[in-house]
Amino acid sequence: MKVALIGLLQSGKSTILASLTGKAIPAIGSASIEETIVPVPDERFDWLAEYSKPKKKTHATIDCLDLPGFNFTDEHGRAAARRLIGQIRTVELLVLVVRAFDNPTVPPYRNMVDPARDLAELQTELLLADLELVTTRIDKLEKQVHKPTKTQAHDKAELALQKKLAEAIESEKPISSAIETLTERDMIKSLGFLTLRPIVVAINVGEDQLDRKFDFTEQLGDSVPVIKICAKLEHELSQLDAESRAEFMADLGITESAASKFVKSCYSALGLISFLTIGSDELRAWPIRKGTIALDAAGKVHTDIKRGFIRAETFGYDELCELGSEKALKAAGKIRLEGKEYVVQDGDVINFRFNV
Ligand SMILES: Nc1nc2c(ncn2[C@@H]2O[C@H](COP(=O)(O)OP(=O)(O)O)[C@@H](O)[C@H]2O)c(=O)[nH]1
Ligand SMILES: [Mg+2]
Repeated sequence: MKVALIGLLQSGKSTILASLTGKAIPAIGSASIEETIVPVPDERFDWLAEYSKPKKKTHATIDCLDLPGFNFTDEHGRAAARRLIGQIRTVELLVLVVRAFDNPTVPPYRNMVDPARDLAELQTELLLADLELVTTRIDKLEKQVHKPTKTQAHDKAELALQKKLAEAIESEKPISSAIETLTERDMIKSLGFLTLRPIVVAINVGEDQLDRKFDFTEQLGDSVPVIKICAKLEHELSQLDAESRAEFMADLGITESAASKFVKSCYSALGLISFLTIGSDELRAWPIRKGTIALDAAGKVHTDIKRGFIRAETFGYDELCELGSEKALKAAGKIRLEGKEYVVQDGDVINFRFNV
């Protein structure tokens, strides 16, 4: 899963990412896109690792792109931001990082810390970048539709769709809001519209405002996950051992780590769940879309397993915790033999039976 962290200059993207991995915070001012692999924290995974003592443990991971901060206050900054935006058109999810922290050593964007304004500015810029793409496409199609080519009917349909998308953007709505059918989605899939992507908003709050409340529902609707993180504190916490970390978190009243909030919100925005496979060799967590059937889940593990699929031997992680062992599960008749069409549930532990 590929995710891009975008935000205005010095909103704390690199610090947030460093707090998720526990690595050092990179120097300010990098001009290129940096890629970081974030392991997905998962209590179930940790419990299963204790239980099955596998030789190898493979966490699910999120591939995060850290972008240089955008600066739309001058021509040079706008051009640089445009170039960067053009490079993230294939990511699956955008995390919009907005600054809410005060820090006298870090000058605020447009001379004032204002998370709602920054969020609006980011949203507008994403819309403008998509409008540019739509406009270019419309110009091209308008020339093309008059020619009696094989694709003429398709071109006409796409032209009508692109015009509808342009209208949506002009009324400041994301492209996702204007797509009504799968056919429409397919028609524009390869164009990489950013406002077609799900988003998560991460508000970077100051150390002294952990309890501050934000309400962006008017700006975002109610389906966008909004998380609050104090990047600086979280990075300090990530440097501690588990015990001291738990102590400090309790003292500060932080009930969930930044890594957990971040990953959960990404999973939720993308409609992902995970299933797990355990063996003596490897314990592994697999992210899949909600609604994935057993046959396709098998294909994630290996194409041979999909091809030779017989049954998915399945139990719930919760049931294993409750009964303590697979033997006990078996005795209680809790190990199910599911077929190809079984819809995999979050926390399913699956052993695929296959034959090739
Ligand atoms: N006080 C405070 N400073 C922060 C916080 N997050 C980031 N900073 C500071 O803001 C500056 C920019 O952070 P950075 O992560 O490099 O921002 P980026 O440009 O978005 O990657 C750095 O000097 C950080 O130390 C925070 O939560 N609190
Ligand atoms: Mg940075």
